[in-house]
Amino acid sequence: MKLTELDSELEKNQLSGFWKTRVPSHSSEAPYLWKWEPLLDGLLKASETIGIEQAERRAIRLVSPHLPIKSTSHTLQFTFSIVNPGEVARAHRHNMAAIRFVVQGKGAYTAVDGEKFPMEEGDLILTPNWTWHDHHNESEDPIIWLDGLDGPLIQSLNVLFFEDYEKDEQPITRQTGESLNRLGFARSPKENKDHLRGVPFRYAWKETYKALKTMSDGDRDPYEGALLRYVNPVTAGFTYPTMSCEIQLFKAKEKTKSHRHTSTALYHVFKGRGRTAVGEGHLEWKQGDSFVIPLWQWHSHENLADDESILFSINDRPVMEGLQLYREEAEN
Ligand code: GTQ
Ligand code: FE2
Repeated sequence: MKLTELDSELEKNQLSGFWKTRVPSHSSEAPYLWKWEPLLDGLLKASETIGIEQAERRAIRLVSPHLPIKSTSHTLQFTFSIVNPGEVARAHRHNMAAIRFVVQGKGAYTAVDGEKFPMEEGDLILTPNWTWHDHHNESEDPIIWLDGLDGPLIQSLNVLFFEDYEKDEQPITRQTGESLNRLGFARSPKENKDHLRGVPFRYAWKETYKALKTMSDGDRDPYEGALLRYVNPVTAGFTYPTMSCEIQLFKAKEKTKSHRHTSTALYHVFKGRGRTAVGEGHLEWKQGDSFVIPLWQWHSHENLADDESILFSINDRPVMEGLQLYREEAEN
């Protein structure tokens, strides 16, 4: 029998010889950078064109030209939301875990499972898997924040659940700041397994920035500069089982060494300007820009500003570590 005959016979029966298979490599995703100006322009135009009741979320997502799906990476997604004064983005919940990192504006809050979390520039607010959340802008100006989501990962697992709340707003049942009081250094020793999914929480920029500035040269990483992880306050582990949030500061003219790893990261430039070498090329970034570093690509960062530069990022390292798939290689 000829091999081609065997192949077509098998094909008729929904079977396929493994000798035909080539295992696809991980290298199809490529780096990409989204500039701030067209994104901001789109957000401002959307804020005039689309009503919040029409959109549910007035958000624009960053779409990589190197993916078969409309997403920023194959596991994680960045979208940017704009909420006008007086608007309410109605309550819902989903088993995608999400984060908000406030880019510009103030005087808004996100309600998460009965607690209001104030939103100011640089704050990080968590809405873990299956927590009710609605957004409110009580200020005089529009507010813009970055949404980070593990949606692409959840969708690739075919396990997405989504539920609308019965009203636009959920009831407020907790004091503002209660989550921090409950999960501070004096806390109940009782275990709550739900906390493993992550907890509703606000990491105030004021405190984060202080922590960054407190880092000494001995705390700096040759590949990352001064890097902080936003840990789950209960486990002290990753922010979520699916997503780690991080912030890093580079001193004026700082240049890192190169490394590569099997986690994928999305970056947002909170302050400054610089250059990140990825694979064969490089990405030039400045405040407001966002970019993706796909997995297993050599990369290093360089701060081109005369002052500090600050990058906020999310990555899927918890998934890779959890599945025993995390690897890392460093330039020697
Ligand atoms: O704010 O709840 O950009 O559920 C995408 C999905 C924002 C949100 C997004 C969401 C949200
Ligand atoms: Fe949501």
